[in-house]
Amino acid sequence: MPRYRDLTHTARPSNAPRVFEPKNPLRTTDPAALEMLKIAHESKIETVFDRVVAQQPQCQFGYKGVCCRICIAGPCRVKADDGPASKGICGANAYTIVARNLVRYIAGGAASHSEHSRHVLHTAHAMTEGHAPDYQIKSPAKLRKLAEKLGVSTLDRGDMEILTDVIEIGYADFGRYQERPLAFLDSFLTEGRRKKFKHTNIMPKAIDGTVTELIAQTSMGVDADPVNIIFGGLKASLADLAGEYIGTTLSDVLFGVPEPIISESNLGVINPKMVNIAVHGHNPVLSEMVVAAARKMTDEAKKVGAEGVNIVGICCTGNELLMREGVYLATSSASQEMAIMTGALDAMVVDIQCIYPAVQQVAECFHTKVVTTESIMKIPGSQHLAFNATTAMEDAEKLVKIAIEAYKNRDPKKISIPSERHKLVAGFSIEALTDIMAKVNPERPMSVLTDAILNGQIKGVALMAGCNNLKRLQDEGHVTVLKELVKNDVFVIATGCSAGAYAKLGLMSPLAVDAYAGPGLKSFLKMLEEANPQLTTGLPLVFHVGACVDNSRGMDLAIAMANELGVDVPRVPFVASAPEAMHEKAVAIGTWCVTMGLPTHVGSMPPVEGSDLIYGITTQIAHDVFGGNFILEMDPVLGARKLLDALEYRTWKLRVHQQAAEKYNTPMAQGW
Ligand code: SF4
Ligand code: WCC
Ligand code: FE
Repeated sequence: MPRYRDLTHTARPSNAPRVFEPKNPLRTTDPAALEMLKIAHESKIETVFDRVVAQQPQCQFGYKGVCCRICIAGPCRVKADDGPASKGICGANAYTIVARNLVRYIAGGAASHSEHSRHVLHTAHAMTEGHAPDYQIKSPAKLRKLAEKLGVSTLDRGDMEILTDVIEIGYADFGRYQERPLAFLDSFLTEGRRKKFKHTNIMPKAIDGTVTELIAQTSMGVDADPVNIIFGGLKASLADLAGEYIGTTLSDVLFGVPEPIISESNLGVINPKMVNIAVHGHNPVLSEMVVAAARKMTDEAKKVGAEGVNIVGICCTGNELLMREGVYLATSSASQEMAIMTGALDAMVVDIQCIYPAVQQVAECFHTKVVTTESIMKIPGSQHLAFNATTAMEDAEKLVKIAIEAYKNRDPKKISIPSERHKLVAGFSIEALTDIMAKVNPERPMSVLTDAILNGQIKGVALMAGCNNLKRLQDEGHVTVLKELVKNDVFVIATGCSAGAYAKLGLMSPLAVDAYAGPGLKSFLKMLEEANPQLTTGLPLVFHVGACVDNSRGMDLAIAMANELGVDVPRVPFVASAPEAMHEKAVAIGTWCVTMGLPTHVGSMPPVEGSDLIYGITTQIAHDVFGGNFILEMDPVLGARKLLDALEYRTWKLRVHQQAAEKYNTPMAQGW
């Protein structure tokens, strides 16, 4: 069986359009967003959907990655194949420029994820020092498990004492200078990955240092070697994974490990009779407090004539709260402006990342108050309320009060809430998934999943992740890839805006299983449900494992499967897909997926086509070195097909080697 069913061996994408209907401003398949968009057009309110059209056609130098703005002798563009115009002013080649641009995205992504986890770490630290009285350790079990992985003693020690040591390791992971591997990362890698990263010299020792080093490496007149630059990028992607892992694990310790939970999603969850507050961004440190404050403030809401306070989530703050508290998910990042346009959103409280500056302009057409809460995130015109761990509950109450005050200014004529809302089941931490499978096999829960793959009941596991990129219609890529995968019996987990798409559109419910799952997947899910009568939620078509930082949960699952199968990650029938990737964080995540050994589909072309060398490294050579590779394919059906091929190849190989090991009674071969 060929590794790629790509007879051209170029790994080039199909001819699917790069920008779907560039003049069409109705760039969404979400019925609720579409309804709002029509109102926006009638009222002449500009949104992201109009701005995408206004940007067309986009600059092809930038699109292909051959525009360099790293120094102010530039911008330099690679304009010819030969001669002086084929290089930048300093003589940088296309491959150097493309590589530098690409890895700087990874640096941006790693900086963002780790900024988030640093904040969680600071909050946990303030708590252990007695300066954050509103926080507590909600999951001592997770803390102890994490401590043991990190080599922190748990014997006869209190939770706070253990957490203090864990935090110290976390801080060291940000700023270590000694030649020691990043502890959080090292603690959960397979032996195979550990060796691989050592041999290729990409095991980071600290997050901050790795990001800084990469910026220095790609500064004017430093590294010109594209391969060396890419390796710097891979190292930073591993720092990103470490940052995500710190964020996920410590959030679980502070706010609880998610368990299956029922909720609802899409703009219909905005309640006209209540004070509505959207919490938007990424960080649960603030939003968890806002939820707690809102639950206490029903009486104050009643004083202004509302029935209570309704918190709805947007983007990954929404995912965090949905996973742990069952808070409604109003919408995902790309349609954030639409929530304001319902006319019934009294406040939008934002923290960091994926928040459009445009929300303030839309809010000005309504009564909605936009409140920023972090020192590095302000928007001209909106209110800023500095959120502080020491005064967390007090700050959260102030935020709820701002919304209650704003409620008085609602204009009933401007209220128009779409009816679209769907029931869903979320909350699938790897712990929760393991518990579910343990009901089938208590000794080896992961074997339930791996056996189902080896015996052909399911085809493998796919992690669906990433943003919306409005070069195509919102959610169309996510939905098409998902439907193809589940139809072909792939077990699917999802994070971020991909999970948001499925939640909003009713695909994250047990009902969707009957409608879309293939017979193998259906029987697998039914078998799990029957073994878990205590689980009243039922099991969904696609399993929500959390926010974008929780892609680390996806990797946790891949590693658990690798350990169960007795192989390294690149042998596991596990793939990833970001059909509509947009953010720098998505580039960082996709890169560590590849580095960890996963075939990784991306449905929006990253700027790598300006250099055949870089294109080849990301799509082919990466596979030879790390066992994972990018699959760049804009046609979602074909993208899914390529993922299915990758899964099939891995399962076939696994079976061959398992059978040989059984036949000759030897340990399974590892060198394939
Ligand atoms: Fe141009 Fe070189 Fe400066 Fe880039 S670093 S802008 S290629 S002179
Ligand atoms: Ni993660 Fe992408 Fe959504 Fe933002 S929230 S838009 S990075 S997937
Ligand atoms: Fe996110």
